[in-house]
Amino acid sequence: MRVPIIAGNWKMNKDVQEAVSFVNQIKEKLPPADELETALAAPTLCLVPMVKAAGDSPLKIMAENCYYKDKGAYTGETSPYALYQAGIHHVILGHSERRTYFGETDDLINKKVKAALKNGLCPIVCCDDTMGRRIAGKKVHWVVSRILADLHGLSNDEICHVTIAYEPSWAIGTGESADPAQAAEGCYLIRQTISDMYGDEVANDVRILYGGSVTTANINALMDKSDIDGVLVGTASLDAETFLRLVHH
Ligand code: G2H
Repeated sequence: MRVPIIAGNWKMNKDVQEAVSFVNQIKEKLPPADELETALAAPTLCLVPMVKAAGDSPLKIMAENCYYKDKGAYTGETSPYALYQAGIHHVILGHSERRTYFGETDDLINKKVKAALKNGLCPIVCCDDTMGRRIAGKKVHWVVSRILADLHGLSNDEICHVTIAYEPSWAIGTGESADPAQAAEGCYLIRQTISDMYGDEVANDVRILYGGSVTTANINALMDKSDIDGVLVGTASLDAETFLRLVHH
């Protein structure tokens, strides 16, 4: 049984004080983690104070990125080893903003996924899709090629610790969500690809999220789709009351 996930992605928003105050507002109002997982990805500076604030509540605190080396001369990077030691056990990798603004390639993301897993972190690997490709009728190849490249070389044991987020580029931060059928189709294609790579049993265990302009208005229709195991929410996760409404949709 795949436990659904509601995950916020704050991106480069909130300072430490705002982040801790947010956690304190929501931490006692969350469902048990075996019913529905709740997570927040936050800027690096906020992570350790958020872990402390979350205490033994079900809330998981996630990094938004990490590097693929554990330590060394890599100025400005964040070590997956150090994240794990600090109590951060989840990380988003390959978000389209990392690919677009910071030039991250599938090869780099694949290295990061492997390093995260080696250090005990569970990655949420983001897989984008573009309107142009959809219009050209190539959406299958686009999504499938991302999955094949980003997850290349992972063992069956490793893939079970990976969550995938399907995020159509036109829906990210635009207010224009994919409609639930489109979102479910993308998630279905990803599951089929995982099945081709690892077999049906593994594909049935891997959780696949939808991300892109999720709001309190569209979350029910998205979560009703059997191939959508949860959502990765940017803008609508920034307000504590709204985040709680998403959790208790
Ligand atoms: C997509 C999403 C979070 P938003 O980036 O991953 O952001 O909900 O603002 O579209």
